[in-house]
Amino acid sequence: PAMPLDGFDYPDHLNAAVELTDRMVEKGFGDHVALIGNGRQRTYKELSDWTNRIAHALVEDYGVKPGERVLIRSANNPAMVACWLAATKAGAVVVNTMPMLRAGELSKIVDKAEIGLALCDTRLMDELVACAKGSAFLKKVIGFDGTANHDAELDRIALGKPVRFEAVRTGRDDVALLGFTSGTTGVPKATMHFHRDILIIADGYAREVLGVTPDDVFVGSPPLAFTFGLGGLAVFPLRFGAAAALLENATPPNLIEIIQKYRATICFTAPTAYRVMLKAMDEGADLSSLRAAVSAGETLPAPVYEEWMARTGKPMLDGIGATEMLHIFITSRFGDSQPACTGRPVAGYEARIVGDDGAELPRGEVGRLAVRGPTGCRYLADERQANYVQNGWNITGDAFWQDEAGYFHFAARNDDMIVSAGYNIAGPDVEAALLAHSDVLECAVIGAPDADRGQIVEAHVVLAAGVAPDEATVRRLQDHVKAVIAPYKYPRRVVFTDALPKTQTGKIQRFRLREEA
Ligand code: 3SK
Repeated sequence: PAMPLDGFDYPDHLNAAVELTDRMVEKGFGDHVALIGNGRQRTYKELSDWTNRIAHALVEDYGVKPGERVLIRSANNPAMVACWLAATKAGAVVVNTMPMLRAGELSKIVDKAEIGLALCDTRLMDELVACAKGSAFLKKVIGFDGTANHDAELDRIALGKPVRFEAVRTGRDDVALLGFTSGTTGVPKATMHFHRDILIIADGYAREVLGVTPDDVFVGSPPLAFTFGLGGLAVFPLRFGAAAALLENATPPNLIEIIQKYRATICFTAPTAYRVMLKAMDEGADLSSLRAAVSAGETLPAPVYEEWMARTGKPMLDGIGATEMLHIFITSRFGDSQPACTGRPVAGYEARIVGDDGAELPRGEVGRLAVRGPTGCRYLADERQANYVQNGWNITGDAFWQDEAGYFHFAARNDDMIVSAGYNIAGPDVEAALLAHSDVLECAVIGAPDADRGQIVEAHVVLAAGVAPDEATVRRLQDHVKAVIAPYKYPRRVVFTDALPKTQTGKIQRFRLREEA
């Protein structure tokens, strides 16, 4: 069932894609730049025409029906946004997928969502075609040109279509999007989101917290297939007549280049990228155009926040979201942010800390973070709904505590708590300490089994360039941790690695390190 709209008001019939394109043209934004990518800029009018043409092709040539699930496979580029909006206009339920997924991973999504039709960047066809070969559901894979030169099947057909399209008259509570989440455990779940949810994340978080204006230029690294990216790099700019600069390969150096080139104002990425961007300031990177650096997807270590604020003088806003809730639901705000504090709920959302029995805990006590709000949480045919959603509250996998003033503070992922010789050690505390050392580029801390202590703290560390992975470095890092946090928390084992295991969305998969341990 749909949660109440809690202050958000939309007509009964609503098509989110129309609101983000045709309606923006009606409002006078036709000549404003909407999307930048692959060396081109497209205005709102061009985006509206483009999406309407594709929508015609989907309905008339491929027989897409309202409610039909359509998979999209692409890196972040304007053509992917156009396909998403076009399929949404045609009334389809879209499943955006990461470009790096292999046939086996795609099959799990196709089977779960019973997807018959897919739109795929022609550069990424192989794995999807392999998935289709053995699939009981996927019957048609249509290529589009992600570089937007219009020389793929979908582009050619769409070019011959009219620029006006009567979008399907979807209800505001009709499902528009399935967000897949593998979380950190590897078992995918699909969460259902309505047309109005897509607008709520803009009218809530983006309006209330970021105060987006048509002058903003968004940039960032999260894939559009991750709702963090879809919101930050498509929905938020398009809802307010702003522009998004999309990067297929959003490494920190590429992000910096695009920030400088387009004088980007709002960046969405994870703490690790901000750390690298800070290092690049030593070589003269100019980040002065940014008015907000949004950090989410991973815990924001206090040293990264502090260094960013000190060196750039620009606000860094921490946030926590979930695919289940579509986007960020707790955030810090301009002029109201502090290190190691995620902030307060976004308008329309409530959050509280609960114990194992689901009852609210007193302020200051660490427990599970529970959230409720208009955009979640509805799993598609998944028995886990009963565990994750209790009395309308979405029980997240994170341990938080709430201070007397109502601010929420991250403690650990529930499975990140290490119990060593009777001490409870939050892995993220040790990670934050290690990250404050200039030898460390990235790290993940887990509890490894130990005969004497039950568990010991084991740190997996990616060293900064030029640092030797030797015993002297191990001791230096251990001494450093002992010096900055309670000495019993120091990592008794340090493992040097070239890269940490991560999900497609960049979340560190500590469960994989735990399995190895
Ligand atoms: O915090 C996250 O992981 C997240 C997930 C989905 C959407 C937005 C965010 C920040």
